[in-house]
Amino acid sequence: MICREIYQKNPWRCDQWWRWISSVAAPPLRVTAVEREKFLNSVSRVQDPVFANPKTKHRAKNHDKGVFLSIPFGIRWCSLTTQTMADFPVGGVVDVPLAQTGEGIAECELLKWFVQEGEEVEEFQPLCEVQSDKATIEITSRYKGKVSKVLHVPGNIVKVGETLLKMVTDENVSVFPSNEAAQNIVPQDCKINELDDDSLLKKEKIYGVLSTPAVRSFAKQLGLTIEDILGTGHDGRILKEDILNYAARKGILKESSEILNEDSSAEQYLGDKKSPDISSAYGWEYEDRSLPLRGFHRAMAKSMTLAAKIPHFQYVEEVNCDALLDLRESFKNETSDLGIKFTFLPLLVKSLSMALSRYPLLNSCFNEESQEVTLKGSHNIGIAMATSHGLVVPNIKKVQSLSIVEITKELSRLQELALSNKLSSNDVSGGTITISNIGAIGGKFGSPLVNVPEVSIIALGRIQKIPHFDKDGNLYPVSIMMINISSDHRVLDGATVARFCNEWKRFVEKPELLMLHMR
Ligand code: CAO
Repeated sequence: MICREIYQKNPWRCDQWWRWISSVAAPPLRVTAVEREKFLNSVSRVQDPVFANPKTKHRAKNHDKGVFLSIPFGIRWCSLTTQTMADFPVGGVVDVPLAQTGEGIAECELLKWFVQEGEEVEEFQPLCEVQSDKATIEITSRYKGKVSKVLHVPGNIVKVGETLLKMVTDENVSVFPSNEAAQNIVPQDCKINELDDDSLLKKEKIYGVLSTPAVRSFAKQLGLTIEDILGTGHDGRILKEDILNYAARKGILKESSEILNEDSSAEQYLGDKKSPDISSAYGWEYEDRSLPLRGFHRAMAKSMTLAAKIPHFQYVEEVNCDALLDLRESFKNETSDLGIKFTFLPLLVKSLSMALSRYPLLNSCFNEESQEVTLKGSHNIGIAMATSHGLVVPNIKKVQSLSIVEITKELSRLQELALSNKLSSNDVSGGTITISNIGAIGGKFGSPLVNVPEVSIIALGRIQKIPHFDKDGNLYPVSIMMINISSDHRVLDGATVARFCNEWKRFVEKPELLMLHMR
């Protein structure tokens, strides 16, 4: 951004200060010493109060050394612009890397492109959507120009700092004459799509072909010569998507873009052209398939691996839900005008919060390094949600100060966002305890693992009407829900969990008690 303003000789305007900050907050990619010097000199040449401020220059220098500001959380939907410092327009072509998308995020999955090769792009126009462990993020362009090369396909895992796409920037953008970058120079008027395929392919052939055995075998299955295919992966590596693209161009498979947006099962690759002859010829129906873990699945693999190292204590109890069912019915009848759907969950969430007020240890986090437990001030109750993108656990913040109607609304907001894969980092971070209502799908009870660094998670089984005996031996029907409280046994002992459970059960079985304690 700064480069643009300086080299276009546009006056630097203070109202664009925020944009500069966002550049400085880009990831710590290295730039060459020459580029750094040029940049800093150019900054000092600008006669502007922003740059005259020594703090400003200090920040620019710091960024250059790899010190960067983390992008703040707490935003509902993030849209990040790609960085400038590491990718000054050189010779008209810029590499547009994946910027730092959040604290501790090292890689993201590319979900979809909003642009394609050859397309004109405006500054701040959305380029693509990526997904980190925590949220879905829209990446926007810092440049006006033309997309010359898209380097990834949906489904690829892109490391922070890795190039997403190449752009030929607007003619007006002056560039740094850089020796290192000379090889990247592309004439402004050349036709983007004709640019590279052939020349790159020749280069590829000189240096041999990079690809995994699985990709080679995939090409072989389709009867393709791998050397004929241009690789778009790192260092020209041939990816499965390159084979799909090539096969689609040759008319062997259906459109690759269609395939890539679908579930990547091998049977689907043949699309409409799939015929019993072909599939049986390759024996695909009976072969093992490898499906890469993506998005929330990937995050689940990571977090469950961590959780499995924790010694768990499981406590199972049954809860009489008759009163809960009655209450839900009357809420449903009385609140039809609010336009919200009442399920059991908001009542269970509120009563859980009431019980947590008496047993704060269940609403805590454990720091293994410092051997310290932090009792969390807020009851940010996470709700495990099953979505087509995988398991995700957004949390309802500050349940202790929310009414049941507010909890219901927030639950429905989170559920809607989860189903459309639009949860923000804020929605999924900061949880203090989790509820997993597996009973909404089925099952008597589950045995969940804690959502680290939380120390408790509660699985709710399906509410079922079953026969019980009264004290005189008479049978009567009762709606029972099994609950399983799993807790970190390093922090919680069985007795504390059992007492907490008794308290919660009391609130669920006699919801009128909530009124005594609710604020
Ligand atoms: N027992 C019986 N019925 C239940 C129930 C339970 N434990 N939980 C929900 N229901 C009922 C609801 O009351 C609703 O009934 P109606 O349609 O008659 O009103 C119906 O089932 C559907 O409920 P819902 O799913 O729309 O709403 P919810 O608020 O109860 O649950 C959510 C929301 C997001 C928790 C749930 O949909 C879900 O995803 N559960 C799965 C959680 C999961 O995967 N856990 C495992 C994590 S570990 O891998």
